[in-house]
Amino acid sequence: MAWGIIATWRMALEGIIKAKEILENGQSSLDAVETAVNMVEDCPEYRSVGYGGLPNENCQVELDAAFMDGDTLSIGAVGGLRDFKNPVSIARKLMQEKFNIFLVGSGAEEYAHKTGFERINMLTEYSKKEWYKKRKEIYDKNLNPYDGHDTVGMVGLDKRGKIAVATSTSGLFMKKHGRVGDSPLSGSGFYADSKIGAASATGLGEDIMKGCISYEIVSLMDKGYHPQYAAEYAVYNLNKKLIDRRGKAGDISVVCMNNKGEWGVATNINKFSFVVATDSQKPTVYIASFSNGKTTYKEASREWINTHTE
Ligand code: SD4
Repeated sequence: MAWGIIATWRMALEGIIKAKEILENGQSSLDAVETAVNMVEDCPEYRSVGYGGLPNENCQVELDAAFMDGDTLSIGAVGGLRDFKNPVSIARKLMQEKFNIFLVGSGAEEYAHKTGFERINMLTEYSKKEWYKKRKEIYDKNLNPYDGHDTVGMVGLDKRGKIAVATSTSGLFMKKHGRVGDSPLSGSGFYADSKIGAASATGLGEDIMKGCISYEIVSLMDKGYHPQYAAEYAVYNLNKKLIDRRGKAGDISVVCMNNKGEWGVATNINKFSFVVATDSQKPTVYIASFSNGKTTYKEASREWINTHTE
């Protein structure tokens, strides 16, 4: 059977290389996706996910993550979690629960502690310095504090046809304490159904959640649309709706894959990188961009991959 994996942003590359081996070996997409997202979370150079993530306005790293099993439709999610190493694994653990599947703040931390997850300080010296720098810039230049921040969102399909999706992020840099974005929200940051496919989003959570875009993409794939069509239709429809009704739309980028391993991508920004591997395609980084109402993409050069983390 076909297998495949697709994820938002270049930072997923090393994880996808590892996940490819897991999927090739015939193991579960849940394990492939968790392993790959853990690798992004553990890398301090990827500054918008996990360890070394960028802090909120109080200089605290608050993390959001989610996991969904497309066979059972089980979901687990955490929001505003502090000082635990792998939020996506805590989300996966919560998937086993019948009740209380989405925990936030101190409740999520209590659960993580009781179920044996490792507690570490997720704030690095580098992120602290960035926080001071940003605070000064916001003050001196009256800048928008919420620009440029990335979530890893990953969809995996294994040889047995199980689809898993996961997200992990530190959310918007300088966000309010307690702010939760789209990434742990079912239907917005992610959605998976093994009988159809799955999708995940990155960008401005406040706008992504206005369109429940991941669920929308899976619904379009269910109607028979190719993932590429579904992704573009959903992103540009929401983009237009937001502009018509509110005057502007925030960044919205998505990746998706159907149960045949066919994939799609769409963005309303100029540079959105993503990574794909399938049974017929080695792990490849692409850069997508938006022009004339369409998404186009090209393979990233080795040099670009070596000099970019986002
Ligand atoms: C959020 N969607 O918390 C996330 C951030 C992100 O690219 O993905 N930015 O709103």
